[in-house]
Amino acid sequence: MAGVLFGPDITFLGVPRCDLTDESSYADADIVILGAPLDGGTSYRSGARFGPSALRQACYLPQDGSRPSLALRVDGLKDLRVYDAGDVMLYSGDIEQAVKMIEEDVYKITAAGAIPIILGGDHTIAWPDHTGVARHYGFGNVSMIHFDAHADTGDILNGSLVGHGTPMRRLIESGALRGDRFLQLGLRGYWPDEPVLQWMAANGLRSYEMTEIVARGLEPCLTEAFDIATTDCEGVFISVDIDVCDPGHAPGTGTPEPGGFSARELLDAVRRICYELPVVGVDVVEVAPPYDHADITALLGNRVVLEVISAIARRRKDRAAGTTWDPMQPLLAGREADEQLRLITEGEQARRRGDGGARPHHHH
Ligand SMILES: [Mn+2]
Repeated sequence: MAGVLFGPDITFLGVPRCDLTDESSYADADIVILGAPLDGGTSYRSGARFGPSALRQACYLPQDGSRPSLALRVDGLKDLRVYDAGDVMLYSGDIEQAVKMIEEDVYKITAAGAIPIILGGDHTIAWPDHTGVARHYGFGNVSMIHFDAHADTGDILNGSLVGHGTPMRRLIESGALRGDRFLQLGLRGYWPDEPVLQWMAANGLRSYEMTEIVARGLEPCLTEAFDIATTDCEGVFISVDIDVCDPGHAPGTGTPEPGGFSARELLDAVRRICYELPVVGVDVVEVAPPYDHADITALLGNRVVLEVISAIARRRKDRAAGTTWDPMQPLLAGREADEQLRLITEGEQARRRGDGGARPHHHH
């Protein structure tokens, strides 16, 4: 039976549960959400094991499996078949076993034709997450766009090949991910050191430092990254380390680094990727609720997942209809303006007559 490792047995915002041991429960899925409550790979503050549970529920609206997007004018949770497979029942103290279990579950989801969205967990999981997807599409066929303050390309950290500072190195060494189809955005701070940077350069990585993004603007950097990510690759995997955002926007994380993206910049970038590119897998990692304040980080992570789902829904709708989403189209354009005006006018006339009259319904 599928379930969650900690806390109340809930699904992401109330979407239906599926069970990865029962193929029929997710055979028709467009998207399957999977929790990977692993924090045995952290080098500093642990606590990301509580990420999946926080990401599933951080929201002020009911857990009703429906979220109509004001910006994208779709209800991703309803327009797509979205299931939550619960958590990988892993042990954070046995990281080698944990990454194998995660990879198998991600592969199952991808092989069923669905897009996996993995809720971390620390960034160790990017290794099995991308590998599970690449096993289906072919090694080297899935590029990666990686949001992070840190490069995560270390070789051996604290004596271990497996950890949250090394997943991208493991992916590139195994051939699952091509170094020259790996785009990093948001790097800053004081790590890694020169030998690691030399390894990155030798393997053709393209890393956009925060300083470059500020100097050039985020949009041109994204456009350039999109071109690289879609050349000779079938799909794009997005790995979002929440610490790409400034600690003021995402305090609840294990290795915060000041000077990062705003929450809005991250959501805008994720929306653009999922609308414009063939996204085949996503993970949202390093949300560590023990260090959070007022659920700021959990709420942002929840919205990153929703933005992914909404933008994929809108992409599919537009591709089927031959239309294009226009962010400059006013929210209220094209609605039943005449009918609303009639109701308002009737109500005002009735109030003048003093009989209360019919009032328009207000939907929240
Ligand atoms: Mn990371």
